[in-house]
Amino acid sequence: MFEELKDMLNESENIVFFGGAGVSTESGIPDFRSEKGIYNTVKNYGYPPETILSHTFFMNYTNTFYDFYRSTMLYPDAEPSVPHKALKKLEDMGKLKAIVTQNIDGLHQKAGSSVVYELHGSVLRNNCMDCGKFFDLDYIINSKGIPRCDACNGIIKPDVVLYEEGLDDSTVSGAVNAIQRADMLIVGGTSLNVYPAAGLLRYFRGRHLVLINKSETPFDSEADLVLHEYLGDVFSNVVDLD
Ligand code: CNA
Repeated sequence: MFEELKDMLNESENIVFFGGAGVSTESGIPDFRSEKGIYNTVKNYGYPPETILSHTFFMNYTNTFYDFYRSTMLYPDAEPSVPHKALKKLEDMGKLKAIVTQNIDGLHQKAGSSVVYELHGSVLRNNCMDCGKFFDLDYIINSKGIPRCDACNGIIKPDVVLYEEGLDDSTVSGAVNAIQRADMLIVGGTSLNVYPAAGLLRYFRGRHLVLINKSETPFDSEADLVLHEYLGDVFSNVVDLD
């Protein structure tokens, strides 16, 4: 089953990986839409997670937002797992040129990958909404209630793209350029339900489009190879991590 993927990897010289929350489930971070994902397991907030993670909700109910955010979105002890390590290895081999991720956990950079387009931002970066001062993840975790700037007392907002907010232009154009230049696009661990991120796949003009996802996606019929498998299983079979 993995031979076809191995052949494609061997033939390709400009691989881009486009990923989502499923890339980090094996690091212990739940995704959104799986059975064990946050959308199915978090029920006691009175609002659907999409509502809580929206710009309007952040502005109007900042305290509840942070309560939800701290308890469901932050995993400071998570470590890169096989998918992150395999992608770093492919970069070291000169094959993988960029990672485009919807994840906000910073695990690709922690694994050592150097070209990472974070479409939805990162929980590791936080800024005061008034003076712009930067705060790290620990500051958010160690604060109580609404985190406030220690310089001007403004409210701190994570550098995470909430529902209703637009994506960063330079991140999108970097991601689009990388996808347009790629000869192979590996899409993995994403339900491809979130737009505009999922729409970036349309820019791919290369030879091999591979989809690795436990469950079906709306793009399955367009891929050259579809593997409904765990990313860790796939990557440990096709990339030598030793
Ligand atoms: P999603 O909609 O939850 O989809 C995840 C997909 O991954 C599902 O289709 C699963 O079947 C699949 N999946 C889960 N584990 C594996 C695995 N080990 N191997 C293969 N497939 C697997 O998440 P998307 O990323 O598509 O949705 C985009 C949202 C999720 C983005 O805005 C993210 O910011 C957000 N998110 C990010 C994180 C994170 O940063 N780790 C965690 C949870 C949610």
